[in-house]
Amino acid sequence: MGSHLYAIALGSNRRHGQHGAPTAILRAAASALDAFGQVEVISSIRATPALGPAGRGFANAALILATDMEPPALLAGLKAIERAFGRRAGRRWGPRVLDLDILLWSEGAWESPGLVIPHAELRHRHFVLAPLAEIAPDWRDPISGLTIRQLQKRLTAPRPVDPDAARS
Ligand code: A4P
Ligand code: MG
Repeated sequence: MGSHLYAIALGSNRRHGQHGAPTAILRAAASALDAFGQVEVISSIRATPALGPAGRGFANAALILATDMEPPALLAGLKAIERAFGRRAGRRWGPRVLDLDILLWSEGAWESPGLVIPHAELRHRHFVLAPLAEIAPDWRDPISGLTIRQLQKRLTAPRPVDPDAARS
């Protein structure tokens, strides 16, 4: 058991009747993921300002899961966990009890209907890269060829200014 490694992002910005605050929801989700194989490591859980019109701030984290599941089966499993936590489908950007995204897997790139790995927003989101950099800084994004540490640095570095453009 555990022939593949997956990096998974966890997010929540809404309380759950039974589990309570977003932090507790992410911990419970990580335990649920253990049923698919083995959660090898989980990052710290961070409070992050909402990107987009989602309103309330989020709790975000990342973890590494070892499992024999192929990507489509894992995605179906993640959606089942989201549903079990009461996520209502179809409200994009809305407050969500739980969002689980596949960021990377050990076999490189994957593309099938409804599923793209690496996750399309991986390179652009601090709330994804920061927790992932804690637990897998040397994992290389197969698309850009950069490590997670490099991607995160690139995202947080000030934009270089073109001196010629500035003069004119
Ligand atoms: N899908 C394709 N590839 C993947 C993948 N690698 N992993 C498809 C997971 N799903 C993948 O996702 C929509 C569809 O993408 C899935 O059905 C799957 O077939 P979703 O999670 O069901 O829908 P969504 O989350 O409402 O849309 P989306 O585009 O994922 O929303 P975002 O962009 O994730 O925005 N701010 C902070 N600070 N922290 C957050 O976590 N999250 C969002 C959600 C907004 N702002 C945030 C945060
Ligand atoms: Mg999602």
